[in-house]
Amino acid sequence: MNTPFSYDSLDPALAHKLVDAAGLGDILAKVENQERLSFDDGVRLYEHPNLAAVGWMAHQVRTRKHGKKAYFNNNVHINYTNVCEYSCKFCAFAAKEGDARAYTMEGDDVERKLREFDGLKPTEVHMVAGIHPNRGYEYYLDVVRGAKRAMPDIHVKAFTMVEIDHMLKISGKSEAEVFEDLRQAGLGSCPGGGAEVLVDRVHKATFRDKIGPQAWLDTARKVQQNGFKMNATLLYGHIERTEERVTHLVKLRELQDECGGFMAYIPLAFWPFHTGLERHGHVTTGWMDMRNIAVGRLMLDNFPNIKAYWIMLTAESAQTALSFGANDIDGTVTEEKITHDAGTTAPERMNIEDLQNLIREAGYTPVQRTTTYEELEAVGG
Ligand code: V47
Repeated sequence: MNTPFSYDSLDPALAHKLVDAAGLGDILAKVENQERLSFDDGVRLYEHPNLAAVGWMAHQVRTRKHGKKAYFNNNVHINYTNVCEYSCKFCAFAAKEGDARAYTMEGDDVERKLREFDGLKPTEVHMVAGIHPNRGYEYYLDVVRGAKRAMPDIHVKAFTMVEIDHMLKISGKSEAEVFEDLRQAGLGSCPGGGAEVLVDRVHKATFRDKIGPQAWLDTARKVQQNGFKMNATLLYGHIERTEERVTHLVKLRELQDECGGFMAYIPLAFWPFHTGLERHGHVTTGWMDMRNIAVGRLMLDNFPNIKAYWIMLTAESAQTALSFGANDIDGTVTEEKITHDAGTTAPERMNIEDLQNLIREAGYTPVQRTTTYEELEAVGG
């Protein structure tokens, strides 16, 4: 195989000149001294025309933290119901009860579904769904228990802050009791969805029924204070503005300083088809995808992992993102509905060999990980 082009082969003195010439020398000095970047730095990094300079700086941080390693995992997704009482404009997945495309899986259905994946030997099941208006608190515990009945050793990464907030409200129990119930049922950690863009303007315009920025952050704090790790996402490429993306990153960084429970930051590329933003949205560009990965890496100095989620970025962009600050490309996935309903061109599954090849071709060392980033010998298919 040819040695791929890599920033590593760029003479550092030349790279410094390039960054200086781009007028970003002050930010590079902070990056090299491991000083925190400011809000204004974030805005400049988002808006600077020289993406290569921004990407090179992000790559320095990625290399300092992870060397040549690029993580992936062997996982499956189960979107256990698409019935949702909310109507977020960016969502093509949600349905109302009675719609032809509405479906709801009970705990036993989750168990049956997961048993179908037995031969794949996944280490993680990722479960997120709509907020069903006619399912109570026990329903959420049942879907987790169903997964654990099928695969007792699997790590259940489930429920966005929207689902957790809903459970806390409807349970009639204390916060501590709810988290203890979830732990007993088998919950391992929480995914990073539902944050969208943590600013009021975007909340009001695109997901006003659902919890807003402050409630998402408060719920994330509760999750982490009750001993669960979680991820954080940003949904970009719709109506959000540069300053709003930077505000989002600063809020995540502050919460990480306070609680330290975020494992990965995952910028999610918006897919507009069949959504309420179809007329306004467009498919994100490679330029935008790389920018969001790189700025995330540079601003979130206290996040260990930056994930390029290939289902939303596409395999092509996720692979390239490994040289723009990302050190993780998520996993095999297998049956994903949220992005596919909104028109992603990515397949629904990649097998382990394909993930490894994608990483190797870009010049990195593929390392299989658990959900919580322990390294594994590659297993499964
Ligand atoms: O919260 C909804 C987003 C999220 C669209 O933590 C859309 O490891 C693009 O959070 N186009 C759910 N995105 C997915 C999610 C996730 C995915 C992979 C890994 C992890 C993790 C978390 O999907 C939602 C919302 O922000 N979303 N509609 C759309 N049309």
